[in-house]
Amino acid sequence: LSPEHITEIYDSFHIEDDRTGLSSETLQRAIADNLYYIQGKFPEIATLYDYYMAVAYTVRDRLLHRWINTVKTYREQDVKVVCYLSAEYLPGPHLENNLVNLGIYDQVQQAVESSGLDLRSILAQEEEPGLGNGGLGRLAACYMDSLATLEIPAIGYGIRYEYGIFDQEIREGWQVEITDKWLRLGNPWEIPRPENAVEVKFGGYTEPYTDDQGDYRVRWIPHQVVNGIPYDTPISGYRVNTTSTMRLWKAEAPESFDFQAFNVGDYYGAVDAKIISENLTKVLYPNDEPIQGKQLRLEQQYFFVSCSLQNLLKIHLLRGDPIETFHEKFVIQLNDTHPAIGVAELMRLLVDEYLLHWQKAWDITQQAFAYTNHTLLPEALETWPLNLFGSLLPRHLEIIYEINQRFLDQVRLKYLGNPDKLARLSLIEEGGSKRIRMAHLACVGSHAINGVAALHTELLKEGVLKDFYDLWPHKFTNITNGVTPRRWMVLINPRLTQLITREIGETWITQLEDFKRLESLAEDPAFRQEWRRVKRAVKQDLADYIQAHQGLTLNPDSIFDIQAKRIHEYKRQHLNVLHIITLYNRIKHNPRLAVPPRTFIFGGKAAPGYQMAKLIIKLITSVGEVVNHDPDICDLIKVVFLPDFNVTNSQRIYPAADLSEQISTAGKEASGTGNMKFSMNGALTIGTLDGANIEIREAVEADNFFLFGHTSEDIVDLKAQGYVPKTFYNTNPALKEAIDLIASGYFSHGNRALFQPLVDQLLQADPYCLLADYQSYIDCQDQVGQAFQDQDTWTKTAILNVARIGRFSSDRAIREYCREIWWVNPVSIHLEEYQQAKA
Ligand code: RUG
Repeated sequence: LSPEHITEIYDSFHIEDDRTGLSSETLQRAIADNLYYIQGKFPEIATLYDYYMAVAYTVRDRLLHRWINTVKTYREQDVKVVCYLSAEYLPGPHLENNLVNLGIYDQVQQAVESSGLDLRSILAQEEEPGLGNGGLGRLAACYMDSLATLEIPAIGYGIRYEYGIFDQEIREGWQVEITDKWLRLGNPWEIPRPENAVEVKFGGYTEPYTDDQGDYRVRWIPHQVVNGIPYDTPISGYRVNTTSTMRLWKAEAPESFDFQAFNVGDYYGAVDAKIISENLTKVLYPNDEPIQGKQLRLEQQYFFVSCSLQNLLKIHLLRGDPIETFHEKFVIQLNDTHPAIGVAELMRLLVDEYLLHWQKAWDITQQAFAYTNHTLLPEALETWPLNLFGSLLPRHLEIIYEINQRFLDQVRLKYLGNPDKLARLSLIEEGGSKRIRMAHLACVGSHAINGVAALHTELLKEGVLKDFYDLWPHKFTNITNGVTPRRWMVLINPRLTQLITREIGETWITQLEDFKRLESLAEDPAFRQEWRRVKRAVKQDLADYIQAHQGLTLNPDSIFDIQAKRIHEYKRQHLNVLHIITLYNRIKHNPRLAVPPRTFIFGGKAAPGYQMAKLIIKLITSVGEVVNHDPDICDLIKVVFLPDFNVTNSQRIYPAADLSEQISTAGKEASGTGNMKFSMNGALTIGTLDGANIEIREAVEADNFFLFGHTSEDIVDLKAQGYVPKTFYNTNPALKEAIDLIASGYFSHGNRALFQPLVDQLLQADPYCLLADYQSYIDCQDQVGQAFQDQDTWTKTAILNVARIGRFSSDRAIREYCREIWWVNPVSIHLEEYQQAKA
């Protein structure tokens, strides 16, 4: 369409008030309208889910209005855009978040109540998109929230998995995985854009040719083509008009392929091809199982990265910009190595499709990409077998060889040969079978490399990426993770939000450092009393939920001691269990022992193939079964395993904690973000000097943090000296008693074999040094028990934790990315006048 034609059409638009108005009357009318015309239902037959859909569409209309203005503004102003490439997103339920961000919670509540309904039950209908495993995907969602709130132009690209992370049920104490059919009732938040589909190639071979200019070129003849269909979800900012896009790709078979096969009479072959293509985005992979040989995962990674980069180049050219300025208009953040293939793909697109010269393309690529590393665990560092890689992406293999050769030429000059150095830096791991090192590709192809907490970045520089740090120290920065206070405070803890806002106003919601103003209130006995009342009410809410769902009665005055995160040996849920058993033994030996009552709450999923993690869940539930029903314990200890830890369920948990368990082996947890959410909601932390715990402790000050355990250096020394866990077992009677009790079958109806693998692992290898940290942990837990007896001091400490946690907002993290890595600026979005008047 010509520009004049577009203006003419635009001028003739009338945006209906019922789709933009924010009064409760307008909202009520719109909900009824959507129930009729979108859901095709009338009140007599409408289900609660229909009402949820009607409310969701009503809210979505208000978002679309802002979203369209956002896209339009970015187009007109030709702004620089942040592109977050992430294989995982865990946004959590959208509806309530959008009500908070748009500031229409009360109006919608009123509208819904006027129709005789209850907003909480409607909100509870939403199936959350579980498109991630844990911290990494949730971080991406927090960053999308902050980007929109800070009015930074941004697109989040990812995969629209048909089945997200499995739903967890606990049966007879074991984890059972249930398929997550999150899309079965429809998803009101996404808009499919089939007109923007792109083609992604796989397999086949390459052939050289000479172009019109006489330049050597390469053509890729694929074996298979898959279509990527974008599904867009609007991401609102808090009380701003900016509404960003989360664009997730779904794989589909291209029509042409089906017809081709159909015409040669191979109808079933055509359908097979279709199924194979569509399998690509079927299911999310767990992140803590070995990835070896999982070809589909590499296909997924390449698929979404290729779709996203093609899409970006198209946007760039549509805006009328020359291809050479791509990096001036887009910066692409690699969320771990999962999208690192993007470096080779952008080179392919620029050199093969847009016919740029290699060096020009490389300059653009390096300036466009930046890489965040999220793990030091060797088993999580992605490498792909060269054969597999080459058969799937033959052209990319050639490109990676070329990148590597040019890179190693540079290295050779700098280090005068030094074959060891070359071998360590190479993008290809030699040895038995060759593999491509995705972290190396990300480092070489990026202008910035960052870790996610101060210790993690230091360890990266000293260890996994040391050679790259020696080569390019200027590329390395630390950006400590953060979490959004909108979801993790305002939405999940309205009681505390209200109390805090009453005292210090509401600026903290977008400037969390303003929590500092709470410091002086920590000294105010009346405020402390109110704080305690709020905490008790929130704990009661969780107790009621557990009573209703598990039939277990909890004491809201007991210490709510919570560990909620993925189940993994390095996170040491079993160290927590050793403490529970130790307490249990003490009470059994001395029934009159004065200990404060404690409720131990666990939540978390184990990767389906990770047997030890699944056994840890069984251990927790088995210990709970014995302890919870032992009359000698007089309800002093309760152990609860909350099934299906996801964003929705986590929202009930964080506000209710007195004690947050952050007890990973030092040096293993890159950052952690649950630690921030707990602390923000007034829990005290018991933790090791690991990940962001270190910075949290610095911020809240040492006296307000329960520290225990070996440092990361101690752990390295311990192992270097030849760590023998048995020594700790043999010399510590309480530890021995706890482990022996597990081994004896006491918690497994006499079955000594059940927990044997776990006991053996602890006594014979103990790779995560539980035994070495046991006594320090127990002593620290004893201090916790004592401290909790003095409720007034405990409350003061909790208030100080909140007052000093401001740095851990994702807004701060995003500001740092903008300043240090992305060089992007905010762009305000104004609703057009006639639209504004109606809103
Ligand atoms: O394990 C890390 C967490 O420590 C971190 O807080 C989070 C966000 O940075 O990322 C987690 N992570 C790392 N999830 N997957 C990986 C490896 O791909």
